[in-house]
Amino acid sequence: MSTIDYSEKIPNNVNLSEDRRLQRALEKWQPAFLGWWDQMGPEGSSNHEVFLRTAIDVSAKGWAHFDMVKMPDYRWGIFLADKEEDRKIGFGNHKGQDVWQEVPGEYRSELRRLIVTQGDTEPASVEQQRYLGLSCPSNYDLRSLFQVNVEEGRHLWAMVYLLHAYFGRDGREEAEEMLLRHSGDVDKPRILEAFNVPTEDWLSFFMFTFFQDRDGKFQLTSLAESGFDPLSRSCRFMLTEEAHHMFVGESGVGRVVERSAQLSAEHDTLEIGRHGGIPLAMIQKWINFHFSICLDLFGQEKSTNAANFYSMGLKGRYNENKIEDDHLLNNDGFLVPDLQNGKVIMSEISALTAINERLRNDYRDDCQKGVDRWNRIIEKANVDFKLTLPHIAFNRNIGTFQDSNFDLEGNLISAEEFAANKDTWMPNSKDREFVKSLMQRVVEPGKIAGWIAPPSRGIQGKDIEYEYVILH
Ligand code: BYC
Ligand code: FE
Ligand code: FE
Repeated sequence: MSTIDYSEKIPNNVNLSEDRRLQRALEKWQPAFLGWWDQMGPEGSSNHEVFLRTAIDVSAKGWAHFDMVKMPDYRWGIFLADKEEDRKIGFGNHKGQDVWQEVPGEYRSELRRLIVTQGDTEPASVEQQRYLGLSCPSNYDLRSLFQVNVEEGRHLWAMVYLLHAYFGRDGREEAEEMLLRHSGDVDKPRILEAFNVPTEDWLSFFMFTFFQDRDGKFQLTSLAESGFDPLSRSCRFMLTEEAHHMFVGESGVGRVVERSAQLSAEHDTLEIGRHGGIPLAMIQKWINFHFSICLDLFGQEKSTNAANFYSMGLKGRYNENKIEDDHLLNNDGFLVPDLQNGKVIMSEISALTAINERLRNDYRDDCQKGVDRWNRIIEKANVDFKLTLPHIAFNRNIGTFQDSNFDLEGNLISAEEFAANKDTWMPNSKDREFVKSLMQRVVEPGKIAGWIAPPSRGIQGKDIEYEYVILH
């Protein structure tokens, strides 16, 4: 079951050829996808040959195969992790029952909504990153961008397969809509706010893959717990690819931090802009922005949607099966932040309605670990500067804090005060212009832009100097 059939038009490990109707429907969607990739995908890249990894097997061992590929020829396909024999629903009202191989009729619209929301983010990210290839800091980094892009394209395929295979006509309609909404489009934007924000420079790209792809990690892990087995198996395989996206983000920001710290030490000043580096204080602004918009991706602190998804057995908690409780949560409480008399305090609500907040907490802890590692790079360079995550109330657009204003420490402030400080807390247009001005394209193998340190090693045993992308 786990071997992937590459002789077919749509590579897959779901025996697609045995379901002619489904196969025909997906083969009809395929040219629409390729048209979208051509129009909205990586700009000016269709003739480049890229050292890409492609899945050949979904098992943990050696699923990847590396080859020079032109991106439009990449074999996007449908890969599910292997079926777990005798898998049971692990939480909610159906806990202990066999997982569903078909959509449970009474939960159809909730399930479709989760799959559509998940699917929508994948092409959105490709659209957001569309022009970055034109300003890459190295040949190595250009490859990383393209690798991430083709895999996000495949993640769209993963959700589109579920829509086509399990939701009939309205599933097919939703699959078409995935290619019609566009990031930042005034009339037809992407569903979640952070996926409508432009990603115009490489510092933003690395922040995106650190912070925003990490939302992907946490959401996919929760969906991998789903009682709807095809969704669980899709997400389990997607997670193996996601790990690489977060590596690109963490090591990317890490290398910028390393270079900035190095320049700061060398010139004995934090103001390294005129030496061609990005000041650490500016990196902090990018963190403030990206972390806060990504916190919104977890939804409201108190959410009946999330409670329903959980009780229905559609979406679990992060690492649900490692948590020691009854997995029903009908009598449990959970602390969520609340605003009382001008102060952020913690108050207890039902654990069921606090599912989103719990996931946001898990996410924040994971982000903090990365920030700690970046700080060790700064310490090693003997520079006196510390990066931090802003308070969870800062710059929020969803939930309890959306209608109030807070500083980076979480103190309630007036709208005027926020407006007056916004440009010192988050990237302003001058900062963005400056960062963009540093981003002159470097593609010659082995060369690297001056604002970032080289990677510590190459890809798949190749040297850093290897020509990962051959430009034509
Ligand atoms: N923007 O009850 P609530 C990835 C809406 S990233 C706009 O708290 P819920 C990737 C909400 O729809 C992972 N609207 O909502 C990363 C609701 O609307 P209605 C993506 C928002 O449903 C990088 C209302 O507010 N996957 O894979 O519990 C590159 C009430 O909110 C937002 C998923 O998100 C927002 N941020 O939670 C590539 C998993 N937040 O009902 C890929 C699937 C909330 O009042 N999605 N609203 O009309 C979900 O699990 C849930 O939809 C959410 C929202 C957690 C996102
Ligand atoms: Fe993805
Ligand atoms: Fe990703």
